[in-house]
Amino acid sequence: MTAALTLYGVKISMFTGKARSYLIKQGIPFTEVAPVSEHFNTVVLPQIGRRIIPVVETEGGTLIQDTTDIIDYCEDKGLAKMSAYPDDAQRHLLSLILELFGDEGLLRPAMHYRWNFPEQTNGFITHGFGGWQGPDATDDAKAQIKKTMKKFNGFLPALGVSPDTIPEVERSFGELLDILESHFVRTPYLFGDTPTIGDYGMMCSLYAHLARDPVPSGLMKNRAPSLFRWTERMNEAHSDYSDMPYYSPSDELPETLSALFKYIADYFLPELQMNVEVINALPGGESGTPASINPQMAVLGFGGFKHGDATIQCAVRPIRFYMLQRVTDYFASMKKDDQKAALNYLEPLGLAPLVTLTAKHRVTRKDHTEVWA
Ligand SMILES: N[C@@H](CCC(=O)N[C@@H](CS)C(=O)NCC(=O)O)C(=O)O
Repeated sequence: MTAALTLYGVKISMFTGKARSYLIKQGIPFTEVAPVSEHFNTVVLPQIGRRIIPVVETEGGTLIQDTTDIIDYCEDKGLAKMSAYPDDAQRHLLSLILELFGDEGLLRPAMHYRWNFPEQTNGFITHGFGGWQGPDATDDAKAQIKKTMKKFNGFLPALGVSPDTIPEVERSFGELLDILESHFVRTPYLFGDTPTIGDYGMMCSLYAHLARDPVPSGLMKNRAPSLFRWTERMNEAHSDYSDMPYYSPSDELPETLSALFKYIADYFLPELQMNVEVINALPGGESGTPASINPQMAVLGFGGFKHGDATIQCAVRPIRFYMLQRVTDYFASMKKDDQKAALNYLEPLGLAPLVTLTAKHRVTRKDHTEVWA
């Protein structure tokens, strides 16, 4: 039987981990194919317009890039066994915040631990970037591996990972491990017994990079073993929490989530606020044209913000606004009472400003890329 969907991606890719986990959990048949085939290079790549994964191809040849669009496509087509979007408005909003944080808020530790420990990681990373093609790979393939590794390694300065910021990046990542351990030792998924869009988002950095790369994987397994188990659980079709016999599903919001939202308020909100200041200072652009001042890097500008004891200078990426708008649009669509309940929960954690953090210009997606709305 041929699978209905083809997922172009690789194990080492941050965002493939989000889409793969969703397809597995939903029981949606798919075949994962490495993005090196003749079909990928001659049919998929020219339509997507840039070398980016994951991409999903339907049997009819429709191509979808961006994990959120992939998930929403499956949800719209009724393919989901259990929707990634909770029915309850408050949980729905909170899960969108966790998707935003998982997609965009952990790039710094993910990229630091991947690229700044070459002696411990080079073999694994090179294998993941295409070394799996073996010694008989073509010279072109070998050159492509080098080129791709160089490109991703080169993102570190734009992300604000530098000798000045690394101590804070490592310290705050350790803090996150403790928060997530405290949660996952009690609760199998972020909101209880079923994964949500928040879990899928958090699989981005926390799986391919931070649970698999040699250095952070060791840290996570030792300091946050229940978090590591969640990354395994998220790749199983069944619920996979028989090792938590003490857990019983509940309608209550897990108490341990509040520390996670406070963490997001402390470390991610200041960066998002800086991002909005940077986009607000731009004139915007004609609707449908690329939302970028540097199409090579898909960047809208640069800015700085406080992260613990460090000041981080980094690039502002257009995709960030697409993801942030999902949160603020959903909040704006909520009933007044639900909005009030959400604010009552987020206010003491310092995260209430996030749900109304709207920029002067909107970003949308067209032809697989971010454009001005
Ligand atoms: N927001 C996108 C991000 C995808 C992404 O950044 N993919 C990485 C690999 S994990 C990539 O191919 N990046 C290439 C690039 O940004 O040039 C999604 O959700 O699919």
